[in-house]
Amino acid sequence: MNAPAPLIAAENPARAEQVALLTQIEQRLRWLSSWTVHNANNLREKRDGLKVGGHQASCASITAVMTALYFHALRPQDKVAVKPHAGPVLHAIHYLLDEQTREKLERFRGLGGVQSYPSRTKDTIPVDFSTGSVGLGVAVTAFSSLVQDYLVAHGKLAEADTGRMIALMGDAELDEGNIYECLIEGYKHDLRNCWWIVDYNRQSLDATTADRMFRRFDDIFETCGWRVVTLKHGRLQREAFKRPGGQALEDWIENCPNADFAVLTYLGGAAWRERLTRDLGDAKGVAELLAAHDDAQLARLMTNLGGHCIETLIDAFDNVTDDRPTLFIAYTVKGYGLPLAGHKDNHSGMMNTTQIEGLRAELGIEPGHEWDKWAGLGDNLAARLEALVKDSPIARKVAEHRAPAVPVPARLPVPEGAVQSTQAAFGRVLFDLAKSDEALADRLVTTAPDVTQTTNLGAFVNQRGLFRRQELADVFQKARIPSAQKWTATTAGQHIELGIAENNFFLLLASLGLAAPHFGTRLLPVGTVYDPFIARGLDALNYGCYQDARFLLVGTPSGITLAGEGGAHQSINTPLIGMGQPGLESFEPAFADEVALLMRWAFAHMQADDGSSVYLRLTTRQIEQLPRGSDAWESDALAGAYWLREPAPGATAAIAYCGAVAPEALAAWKALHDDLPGLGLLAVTSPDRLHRDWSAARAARWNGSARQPSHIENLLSLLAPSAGLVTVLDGSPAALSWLGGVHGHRVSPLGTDRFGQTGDLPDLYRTYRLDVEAIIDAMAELFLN
Ligand SMILES: Cc1ncc(C[n+]2csc(CCOP(=O)(O)OP(=O)(O)O)c2C)c(N)n1
Ligand SMILES: [Mg+2]
Repeated sequence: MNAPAPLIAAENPARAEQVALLTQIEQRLRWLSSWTVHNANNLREKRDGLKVGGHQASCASITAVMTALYFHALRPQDKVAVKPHAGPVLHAIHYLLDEQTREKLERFRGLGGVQSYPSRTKDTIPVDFSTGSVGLGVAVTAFSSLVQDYLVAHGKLAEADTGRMIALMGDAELDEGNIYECLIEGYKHDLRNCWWIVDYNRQSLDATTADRMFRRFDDIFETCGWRVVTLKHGRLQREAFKRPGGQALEDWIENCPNADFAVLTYLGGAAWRERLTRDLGDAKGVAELLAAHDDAQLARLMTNLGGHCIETLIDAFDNVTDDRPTLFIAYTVKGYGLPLAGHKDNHSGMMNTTQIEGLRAELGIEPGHEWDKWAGLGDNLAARLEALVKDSPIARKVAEHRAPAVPVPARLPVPEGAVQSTQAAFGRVLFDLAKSDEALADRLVTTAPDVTQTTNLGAFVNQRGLFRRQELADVFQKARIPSAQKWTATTAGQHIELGIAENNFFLLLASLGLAAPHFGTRLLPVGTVYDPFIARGLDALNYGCYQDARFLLVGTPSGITLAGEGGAHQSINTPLIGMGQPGLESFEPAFADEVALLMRWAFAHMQADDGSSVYLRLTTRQIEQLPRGSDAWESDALAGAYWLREPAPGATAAIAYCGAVAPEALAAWKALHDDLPGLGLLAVTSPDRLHRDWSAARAARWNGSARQPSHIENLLSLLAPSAGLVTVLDGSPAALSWLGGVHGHRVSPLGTDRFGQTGDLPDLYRTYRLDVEAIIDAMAELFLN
């Protein structure tokens, strides 16, 4: 443990005054966060009989840490991810700063009120990182630190303006695997400027946590290059340990199981006395030590852990002056200072009315003055507190940036080649950009979890280089061993190579996609991943989208079209993921010109105020490209679908396909159009956009906008009301079968809904009914029934 610098009040009155004031602020935060939760659950009108919720004990556990951080240690350029259940404390801090309103606090967890967990997009106070899904908000800070280093290396951020990326985390978050994936990646990338502060209350949601992990965290983090600072004892405890009997007390605490400590904390002073007398009564000096404290003092002493002692905390933060990543393990009591303290069920537990009234009285707050910032403190003290708050680092926080947009060329050149795959076309478009002097090209940052070459990013990387803070030679190249891939890493490189951990990949995309608001420079992140392994990082993808981070995700290859790789690599449900994920517009092009069109659109959409991230589902299947008479198809393709063969007015049938199965759809159309005159062939580029637009048009009547028919309604209105549709894609058939609902057309949906297996394409397409025969049969069936 790093011993904090000694602090003797008499020798340093300014410091003593600061500690006294911060201690008052800690109490205010504990009060305001408790009251916010209490008000929402017990005082506000309830209409649905549901529990509102909130976490008073989780808040009280971390108020001292947050006081010391926000009102002392934080620098204006630092960024913080706050553990989800301490959201009300963050809002209370901004309330003290006059940046949060009472009205919003009163509407905690209500519509338009303070969100349950800090939210970048939904809260009105500055929130650096959203949190909610435990573990992700922690790891994202490491990736944002890497992004910050990237911008420094690229001359976009001055070293003097770099901040610390800080996570305030619950100790149960240490159980999330994504933390350790991130530690390993961080070590590889020479992580710096990152603090993780653990609220080590040794309680999770269900229970007290395993004693066996004690000290193991130190080893794990130190192995990965971190400094570990353990704040086990507060100043009261450290002073008591120096007195006769103190050593025995310290040893007892050291060996006390977490659960026992929690039970005694809950029971309070008399229970502590009884237990300590029983266990230590005979040890020299202990009886006297105990006798010197009444029950309340004894309870205070025993719970004076490092994470509740302002002096200990500010000294520990002040002592870290370098940029080495640092883990602070701040021992705490869950529910500290509340009657819930230590109870194993306190995670969702709440103070009852008597208990909150007791806390109010204890803090000298008069009834009716619960929301007054400095209620019960006297004018002089209130003025000093107000001054401290106004002059605190959080009051000088750097506002989020509005970075200017990076110009996007009017068109991106279409890759040439009579036969191409969408994956190769994607790689080619990026390569052409890499060779160009477009401003856009300099802001591209590519990344992949160990699949750079197999997803066609290789040419871009050869052109623009691998990024590394410490330059890294390509040893193979130096030894003149031929290879298509240059693997030299420099500070100027634009590709960030990750190990094979998809969670890290999505978190890095999220961090890169927040570069504009965080650091004032737009980056246009492009990440590739094997389409089925999107599922591995799905929560992190959702997390990035929830924060409105902007990136281009490329899932490739996809579907059973990845024939030889078998069922474990063939994605089936990703079209539905693309449709179901807010903040992510998804597309599945079939032809190279569609890829170029969609990528250009994506780079603009990623920068638009009302834009989002974009997902392209691609394939390695090489297909014959189409001659185009004009570019009339383009705007429809961007809207989600265009008629590749327009149906005759009132036509009785159409085939709608998406992605890799375009050749089968075309061949079936050729085979059928003599029998079904006017047969249409609909190229669907985005089931997602079609469906969103359709839903929005249907909802227009309710949200007050004028009802315009949606794109898909317009397209399908060419068909006769009694027409039949065959839909086909290499993925869940549900992604297209809904088309029948647009005008009530009959549908025969083809697609994959079973795990695939190995085989060549003709075998697989036949087995899974994606081939020409299947489309013809499905059409016939529509007209037979
Ligand atoms: C990924 C995920 N799984 C489950 C939950 C539900 N959950 C919320 S808090 C929590 C445990 C919190 O314990 P800890 O991190 O120690 O926080 P504290 O004790 O400070 O409240 C769990 C399991 C969640 N929010 N996210
Ligand atoms: Mg905990």
